[in-house]
Amino acid sequence: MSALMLLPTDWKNWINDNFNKKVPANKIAANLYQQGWVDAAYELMNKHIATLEMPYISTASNQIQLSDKKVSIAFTCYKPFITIINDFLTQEECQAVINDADSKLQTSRVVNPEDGSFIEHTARTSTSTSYQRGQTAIVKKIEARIANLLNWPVEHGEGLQVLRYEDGGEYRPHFDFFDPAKQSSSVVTARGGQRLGTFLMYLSDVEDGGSTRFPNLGFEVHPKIGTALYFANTDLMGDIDPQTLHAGLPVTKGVKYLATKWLRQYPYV
Ligand SMILES: O=C(O)CCC(=O)C(=O)O
Repeated sequence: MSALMLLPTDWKNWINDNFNKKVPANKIAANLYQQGWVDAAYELMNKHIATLEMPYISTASNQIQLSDKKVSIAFTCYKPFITIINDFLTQEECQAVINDADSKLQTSRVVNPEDGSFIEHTARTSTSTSYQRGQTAIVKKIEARIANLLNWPVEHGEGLQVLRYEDGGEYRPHFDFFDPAKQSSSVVTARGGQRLGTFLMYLSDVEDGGSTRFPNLGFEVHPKIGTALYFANTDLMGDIDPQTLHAGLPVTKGVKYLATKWLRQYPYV
């Protein structure tokens, strides 16, 4: 039985009133969630994906038929919204990304909270390279698949970043959102608004270490070639969510390759 159908009549009327007032579905869902109607909140998100103000992966079914591939959901957390997608990329696609990126890698950088510039930092000890959107055929194909899965336009995404972590390489606990309280926020959000979500794709298996850990939530995702991990950096109201603190744990055996896509609120130009 549908959780929305089981709601008391006054709640059903309240939902209809809000849709008539053109309130985005994620904000209606946030109110339902806060009032304890959790299942109804996510049923509403799944049903009204086209009116969400945030990227979102439908959890209505265990499998999702994308335009070029069928994928399956391995895990979902609703608060914050986190999903793990099996076999998002094929092994050949992972290898094609690595082959192109490998010769371009340079020391990774982070956003300087003082002024929004990019700086090298001991907290991030990987090498990486960034692509323009659609820069290569494989990048374009992956970006289209991400847009399809997340129901979010390609134009609202930063360019793909490919990372390589060697022995001891890590990314210490950090947030991906831009904190409005920080000085740099206005600089970094001027281009594309908030980083609403993070989409990570593991391009290699890693023998030991290299998990993506969420210290505030008490779990970690172990790297597996082709698997993708998505998390929303904001809650359903669009407010930054400190629960999304995450880290790339040190690699202790093997090499970890990862591709990162950050999803923005507005077109990223
Ligand atoms: O390496 C990882 O698993 C995490 C990467 C990460 O946190 C990021 O790119 O923001």
